[in-house]
Amino acid sequence: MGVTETDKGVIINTESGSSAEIYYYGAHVVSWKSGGKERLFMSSKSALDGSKAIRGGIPVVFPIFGPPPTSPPEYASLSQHGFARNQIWKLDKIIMDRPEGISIRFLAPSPPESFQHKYKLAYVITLSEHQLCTDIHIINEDEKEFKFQTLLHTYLAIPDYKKIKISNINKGTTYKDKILDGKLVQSDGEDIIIDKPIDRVYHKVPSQEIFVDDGAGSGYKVRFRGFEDVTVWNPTEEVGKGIADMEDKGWEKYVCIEPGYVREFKSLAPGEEFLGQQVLTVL
Ligand code: TA6
Repeated sequence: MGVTETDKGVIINTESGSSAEIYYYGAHVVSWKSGGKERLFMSSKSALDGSKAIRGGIPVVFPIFGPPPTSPPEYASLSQHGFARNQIWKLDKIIMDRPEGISIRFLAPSPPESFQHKYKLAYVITLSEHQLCTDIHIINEDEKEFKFQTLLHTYLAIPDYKKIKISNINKGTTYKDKILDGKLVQSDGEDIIIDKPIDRVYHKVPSQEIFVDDGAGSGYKVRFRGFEDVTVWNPTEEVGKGIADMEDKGWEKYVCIEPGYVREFKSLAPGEEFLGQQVLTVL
């Protein structure tokens, strides 16, 4: 029980039997077990040695989402989804270690030299019996404005992508359809099923609570605060077979539901703080 450090990261085990493993590389949650089952998809072809971003689990996306913008220069030179997922973070603190749950905090190192901004980036992971809560905290420690995007690229494990239904997201908002070259589409109120590649960035999602019915009597609730946008991504075979580190038929076993702040850049004044929270509950 409790918190154990290994050469790769940290393993947490609660008295109720749930567990999570977080790598120092990317502060990446690579496993979350609840009710005796793995709840995060991990590609068996993923690099796990720090040579490349991990394919699966919960990648932390920061300070940009997707390909880099054309300006300013320190952002334009970044790689897809930014550098946080490729940095070695450190365990900063065990915040709580109690029978009902365990909470730990990771801290990101300084940014690469070319990225001239001073900030504090912390990540708090809290595990209880049926819930995993992941909070991103960003404080602008500079004397100038700091702009960023951030997102939790969560790969939720599901038994069969063809049977799932995603509800409470596709209404009262618009989404950018990355399959249609970023076309802006009005949500139609329908639940989402996956029968072709899906890569949508929903903007200012009103509900802040999304449900994934796995079609097998279980599923997830994804609740978020602070974040405004949610990406829904599954490449299906059409796109998935072209992803080098995706295991064969891997796309059948997950759906990415990704709360973030990504449609625009979040701007923090000197000293200002951002808190983005994701709460995953097994249903
Ligand atoms: O969040 C969805 C997305 O941006 C997709 O467009 C897809 O490219 C995916 O992330 C994976 O990105 P990655 O850099 O991890 O290959």
